[in-house]
Amino acid sequence: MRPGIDLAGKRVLVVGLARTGIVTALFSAGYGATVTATDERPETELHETAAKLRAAGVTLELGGHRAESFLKQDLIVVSPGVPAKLPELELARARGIPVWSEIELAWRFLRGKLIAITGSNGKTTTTSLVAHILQAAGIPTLIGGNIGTPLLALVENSMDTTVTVAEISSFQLETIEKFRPEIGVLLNLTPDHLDRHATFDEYAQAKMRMFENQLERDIAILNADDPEITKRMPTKPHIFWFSRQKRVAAGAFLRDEQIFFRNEGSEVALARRDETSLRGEHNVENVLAACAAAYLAGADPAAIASGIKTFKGVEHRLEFVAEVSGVRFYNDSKATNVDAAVKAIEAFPGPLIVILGGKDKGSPYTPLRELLRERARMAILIGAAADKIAEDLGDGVPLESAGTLDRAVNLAVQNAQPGDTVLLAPACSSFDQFENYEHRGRMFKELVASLENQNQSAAGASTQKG
Ligand code: UMA
Repeated sequence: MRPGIDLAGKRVLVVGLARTGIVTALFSAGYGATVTATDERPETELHETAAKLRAAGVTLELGGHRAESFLKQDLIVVSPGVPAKLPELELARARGIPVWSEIELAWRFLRGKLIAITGSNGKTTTTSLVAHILQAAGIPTLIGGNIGTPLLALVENSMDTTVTVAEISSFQLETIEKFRPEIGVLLNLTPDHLDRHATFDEYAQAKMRMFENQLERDIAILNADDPEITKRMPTKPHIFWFSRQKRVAAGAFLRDEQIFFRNEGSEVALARRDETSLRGEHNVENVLAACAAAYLAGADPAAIASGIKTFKGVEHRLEFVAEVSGVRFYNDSKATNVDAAVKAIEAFPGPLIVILGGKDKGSPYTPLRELLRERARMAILIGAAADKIAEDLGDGVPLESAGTLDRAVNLAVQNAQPGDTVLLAPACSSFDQFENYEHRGRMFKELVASLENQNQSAAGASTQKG
């Protein structure tokens, strides 16, 4: 049984009013709480949201946070983008006021089982694939979390038979209390978000919090090939592994291009590696993890095989956009850190033109240097991190500074030759020039689509002339 919480009559403060905060404020008001919601953005930027929340009886404090309000609450719920160390939150904690992330609140209300998936990279693909397989297996499935839909928005549709598949970020895990997934998956641990977490270890510890409340009957699915994970192994839950390098004692692994699941000495074949349309070695790990999670959540082998075959990938992750004049364009806008960009580049033999840059997240770009030297014709830099990237890449690969994405796409077209791949894999977050990585990815696709149109009209004009 989950601990639950009776919100009726409680004073709840919601901090941050974007996707998470709006749902949280409306949910809490709906359950009878007296809700105050605060955002550092002013009313002029929050028109529609403000009207909707006021209509639901929520009191608003916009254009900044008021410390005194934080101290008057029974509960504070923070959005993932709000730093957990915000001074007003520290003050509230010091007074013993609980500060929860939205996933803590949602978990107390969600019915059924929870599969929570975290890691530095591959979370969205794996979360989507697990949900896709469970649906193929006829299991009532909901999907949400960091992938875009706050978990609280799923509560209403959850039943005792539902499996909720949730992508979970380190930001969300920083402020949990009793959050306890029945199945927790940790895909990999590489440096990310070092602009918010002080050190890699602090970031890794936030990720490991996913397992801290698990009991012996719960399951942790871990990457056996990642030394940062094996050295931090949780002690309580039942552990299953996944590995693309070796057979594991319990869990999913590859043998002769076939994915097997092994438990208590017996093995079952689940799918063939070449049946997935996902590119890149890193995606083999995502598929293995997804197979293990889906199998342990009750999907039968046939449904797993068919789910793997029919899964077409996720928008903004190594997404094929178009081929224009023999040049293929791929959108990996979700490559918001250096490791993700490395994996994206590794998925293509070359020759590549790679568009990099955005808002720096505090990790060095040097891991890209050799790989770009080997595979890239050039790298084109955009955004605020351009100078730091240029410094870290040195003279390993020809560099051009474009500033903006539209200029980068134009430069790519001028320099590409038939057979080349143009890859948007920024290695940075998008917030210097875009609303989010989805916005950046959509803009890239629009720019490529307009190239396609120009090409077609040029072809049409020359046919007419002919
Ligand atoms: N704000 C304050 N005070 C502050 C800081 C921010 O009031 O000190 C306000 C901002 O003005 C803004 C709001 O808080 O109005 C932003 O909150 P948010 O960034 O949490 O935005 P949401 O739309 O609620 O999105 C969040 C996740 N965002 C982040 O983690 C940064 C989304 O993940 C997630 O999809 C969504 O909740 C639903 O669960 C995005 C993300 O970039 C995709 N995640 C990171 C990643 O994947 O690398 C972790």
